[in-house]
Amino acid sequence: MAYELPALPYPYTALEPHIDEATMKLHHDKHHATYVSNLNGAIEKHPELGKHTPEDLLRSLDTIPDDVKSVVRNNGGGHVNHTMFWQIMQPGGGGQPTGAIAGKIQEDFGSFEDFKKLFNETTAKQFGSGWGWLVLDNGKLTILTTPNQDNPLSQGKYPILGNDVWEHAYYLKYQNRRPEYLAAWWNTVNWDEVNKRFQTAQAA
Ligand code: MN3
Repeated sequence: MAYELPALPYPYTALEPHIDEATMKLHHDKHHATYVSNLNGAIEKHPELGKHTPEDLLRSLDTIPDDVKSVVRNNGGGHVNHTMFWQIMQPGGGGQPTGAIAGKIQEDFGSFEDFKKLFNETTAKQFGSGWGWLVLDNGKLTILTTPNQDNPLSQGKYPILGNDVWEHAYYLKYQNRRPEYLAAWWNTVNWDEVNKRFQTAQAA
Protein backbone atom coordinates (compact mmCIF):
# COMPACT_ATOMS: atom_id res chain seq x y z
CA MET A 1 0.00 0.00 0.00
CA ALA A 2 2.63 2.51 1.03
CA TYR A 3 5.37 3.54 -1.33
CA GLU A 4 8.87 2.39 -0.45
CA LEU A 5 12.36 3.83 -0.67
CA PRO A 6 14.21 1.65 -3.20
CA ALA A 7 17.63 0.41 -2.11
CA LEU A 8 20.55 2.15 -3.76
CA PRO A 9 21.65 -0.31 -6.52
CA TYR A 10 25.37 0.06 -5.60
CA PRO A 11 27.43 1.08 -2.55
CA TYR A 12 27.56 4.74 -1.42
CA THR A 13 31.18 4.93 -2.54
CA ALA A 14 30.52 3.47 -6.01
CA LEU A 15 30.35 6.76 -7.90
CA GLU A 16 33.52 8.22 -6.40
CA PRO A 17 35.29 10.44 -7.30
CA HIS A 18 32.49 12.04 -9.33
CA ILE A 19 29.89 11.86 -6.57
CA ASP A 20 31.21 11.44 -3.05
CA GLU A 21 30.06 8.97 -0.40
CA ALA A 22 28.72 11.61 2.02
CA THR A 23 26.56 13.16 -0.70
CA MET A 24 25.18 9.77 -1.73
CA LYS A 25 24.31 8.86 1.88
CA LEU A 26 22.48 12.11 2.57
CA HIS A 27 20.86 12.20 -0.83
CA HIS A 28 19.44 8.69 -0.73
CA ASP A 29 18.92 8.00 2.98
CA LYS A 30 17.66 11.46 3.98
CA HIS A 31 16.38 13.44 0.98
CA HIS A 32 14.84 10.61 -1.03
CA ALA A 33 13.55 8.92 2.14
CA THR A 34 11.77 12.14 3.14
CA TYR A 35 10.01 12.43 -0.22
CA VAL A 36 8.72 8.87 0.17
CA SER A 37 7.57 9.49 3.73
CA ASN A 38 5.79 12.75 2.81
CA LEU A 39 4.12 11.08 -0.17
CA ASN A 40 2.86 8.32 2.12
CA GLY A 41 1.47 11.01 4.43
CA ALA A 42 -0.69 12.28 1.56
CA ILE A 43 -1.81 8.73 0.71
CA GLU A 44 -2.94 8.21 4.31
CA LYS A 45 -5.38 11.11 3.86
CA HIS A 46 -6.57 9.79 0.49
CA PRO A 47 -6.00 6.02 0.42
CA GLU A 48 -7.49 5.71 -3.10
CA LEU A 49 -4.39 7.47 -4.46
CA GLY A 50 -2.25 4.55 -3.28
CA LYS A 51 -3.72 2.35 -6.01
CA HIS A 52 -1.75 4.28 -8.60
CA THR A 53 1.93 4.19 -9.42
CA PRO A 54 3.72 7.39 -8.40
CA GLU A 55 4.38 7.99 -12.12
CA ASP A 56 0.63 7.89 -12.81
CA LEU A 57 -0.02 10.38 -10.00
CA LEU A 58 2.37 12.81 -11.72
CA ARG A 59 0.72 12.20 -15.09
CA SER A 60 -2.63 13.32 -13.70
CA LEU A 61 -1.96 16.00 -11.09
CA ASP A 62 -5.26 17.67 -12.10
CA THR A 63 -7.17 14.78 -10.53
CA ILE A 64 -5.35 14.92 -7.16
CA PRO A 65 -7.44 16.36 -4.29
CA ASP A 66 -6.55 20.00 -3.59
CA ASP A 67 -5.45 19.45 0.01
CA VAL A 68 -2.61 17.11 -1.04
CA LYS A 69 -1.96 18.23 -4.63
CA SER A 70 1.23 20.15 -3.88
CA VAL A 71 2.47 17.43 -1.50
CA VAL A 72 2.01 14.84 -4.27
CA ARG A 73 3.55 17.09 -6.90
CA ASN A 74 6.65 17.84 -4.81
CA ASN A 75 7.14 14.54 -3.01
CA GLY A 76 5.77 12.18 -5.67
CA GLY A 77 8.07 14.07 -8.03
CA GLY A 78 10.95 13.72 -5.59
CA HIS A 79 10.34 9.97 -5.31
CA VAL A 80 10.05 9.32 -9.06
CA ASN A 81 12.95 11.62 -9.98
CA HIS A 82 15.37 10.06 -7.53
CA THR A 83 14.32 6.48 -8.31
CA MET A 84 15.27 7.21 -11.92
CA PHE A 85 18.42 9.06 -10.89
CA TRP A 86 19.97 6.09 -8.99
CA GLN A 87 19.19 3.78 -11.91
CA ILE A 88 20.67 5.90 -14.69
CA MET A 89 24.02 6.02 -12.91
CA GLN A 90 26.45 3.17 -12.29
CA PRO A 91 30.00 2.59 -11.11
CA GLY A 92 32.36 2.68 -14.08
CA GLY A 93 29.69 4.38 -16.17
CA GLY A 94 29.99 7.22 -18.62
CA GLY A 95 31.94 7.21 -21.84
CA GLN A 96 30.32 7.45 -25.23
CA PRO A 97 26.63 6.63 -25.47
CA THR A 98 25.78 3.17 -26.79
CA GLY A 99 22.80 1.60 -28.53
CA ALA A 100 19.92 3.40 -30.20
CA ILE A 101 20.24 6.56 -28.11
CA ALA A 102 23.76 7.12 -29.52
CA GLY A 103 22.46 7.41 -33.08
CA LYS A 104 19.49 9.54 -32.04
CA ILE A 105 21.73 11.98 -30.15
CA GLN A 106 23.90 12.31 -33.25
CA GLU A 107 20.84 12.82 -35.46
CA ASP A 108 19.22 15.47 -33.26
CA PHE A 109 22.24 17.30 -31.79
CA GLY A 110 25.06 16.67 -34.30
CA SER A 111 27.34 14.90 -31.84
CA PHE A 112 27.49 13.66 -28.26
CA GLU A 113 29.86 16.54 -27.42
CA ASP A 114 27.39 19.11 -28.77
CA PHE A 115 24.55 17.45 -26.86
CA LYS A 116 26.48 17.40 -23.58
CA LYS A 117 27.51 21.04 -23.99
CA LEU A 118 23.92 22.15 -24.58
CA PHE A 119 22.56 19.99 -21.74
CA ASN A 120 25.16 21.34 -19.29
CA GLU A 121 24.65 24.98 -20.36
CA THR A 122 20.87 24.73 -20.18
CA THR A 123 20.88 22.95 -16.82
CA ALA A 124 23.52 25.22 -15.28
CA LYS A 125 21.12 28.13 -15.87
CA GLN A 126 18.17 26.58 -13.99
CA PHE A 127 17.62 29.21 -11.29
CA GLY A 128 17.57 27.67 -7.82
CA SER A 129 16.60 24.05 -7.34
CA GLY A 130 15.48 21.83 -10.17
CA TRP A 131 16.38 19.27 -12.79
CA GLY A 132 17.74 19.10 -16.33
CA TRP A 133 16.02 16.56 -18.60
CA LEU A 134 16.28 14.79 -21.91
CA VAL A 135 12.85 13.99 -23.34
CA LEU A 136 11.34 12.99 -26.66
CA ASP A 137 9.11 15.75 -28.02
CA ASN A 138 7.26 15.01 -31.26
CA GLY A 139 9.88 12.42 -32.13
CA LYS A 140 12.82 14.74 -31.49
CA LEU A 141 15.19 14.65 -28.51
CA THR A 142 14.75 17.85 -26.50
CA ILE A 143 16.48 19.30 -23.45
CA LEU A 144 14.40 21.05 -20.83
CA THR A 145 14.60 22.05 -17.19
CA THR A 146 11.99 22.02 -14.44
CA PRO A 147 11.94 23.80 -11.08
CA ASN A 148 11.76 21.96 -7.74
CA GLN A 149 10.81 18.28 -8.17
CA ASP A 150 8.55 18.77 -11.19
CA ASN A 151 8.78 15.83 -13.56
CA PRO A 152 8.26 16.01 -17.36
CA LEU A 153 5.58 13.30 -16.98
CA SER A 154 3.26 16.09 -15.80
CA GLN A 155 3.77 17.71 -19.24
CA GLY A 156 3.11 14.41 -21.00
CA LYS A 157 6.80 13.77 -21.67
CA TYR A 158 8.66 10.67 -20.49
CA PRO A 159 12.11 11.50 -19.09
CA ILE A 160 14.91 9.58 -20.83
CA LEU A 161 17.51 10.96 -18.44
CA GLY A 162 17.69 13.70 -15.87
CA ASN A 163 20.26 15.32 -13.64
CA ASP A 164 19.54 16.77 -10.22
CA VAL A 165 20.80 20.34 -9.72
CA TRP A 166 19.46 20.89 -6.23
CA GLU A 167 22.41 22.02 -4.12
CA HIS A 168 22.04 18.85 -2.00
CA ALA A 169 23.18 16.88 -5.07
CA TYR A 170 26.60 18.54 -5.29
CA TYR A 171 27.31 21.16 -2.62
CA LEU A 172 29.40 19.01 -0.23
CA LYS A 173 31.96 18.26 -2.93
CA TYR A 174 31.56 21.01 -5.53
CA GLN A 175 30.19 23.88 -3.36
CA ASN A 176 28.87 26.55 -5.74
CA ARG A 177 30.56 25.07 -8.82
CA ARG A 178 27.46 23.59 -10.47
CA PRO A 179 29.06 23.46 -13.96
CA GLU A 180 31.92 21.34 -12.57
CA TYR A 181 29.42 18.88 -11.10
CA LEU A 182 27.45 18.80 -14.36
CA ALA A 183 30.61 18.01 -16.33
CA ALA A 184 31.70 15.25 -13.92
CA TRP A 185 28.24 13.66 -13.78
CA TRP A 186 28.54 12.26 -17.31
CA ASN A 187 31.21 9.87 -15.97
CA THR A 188 28.48 8.05 -14.03
CA VAL A 189 25.86 7.55 -16.74
CA ASN A 190 24.46 4.04 -17.25
CA TRP A 191 23.80 4.04 -20.99
CA ASP A 192 22.07 0.63 -20.91
CA GLU A 193 19.45 2.04 -18.57
CA VAL A 194 19.15 5.24 -20.62
CA ASN A 195 18.54 3.08 -23.70
CA LYS A 196 15.75 1.22 -21.89
CA ARG A 197 14.14 4.55 -21.03
CA PHE A 198 14.56 5.74 -24.62
CA GLN A 199 12.59 2.64 -25.76
CA THR A 200 9.84 3.44 -23.24
CA ALA A 201 9.72 7.05 -24.44
CA GLN A 202 9.37 5.89 -28.06
CA ALA A 203 6.55 3.52 -27.13
CA ALA A 204 4.65 6.19 -25.17
MN1 MN3 B 1 18.00 15.33 -5.06
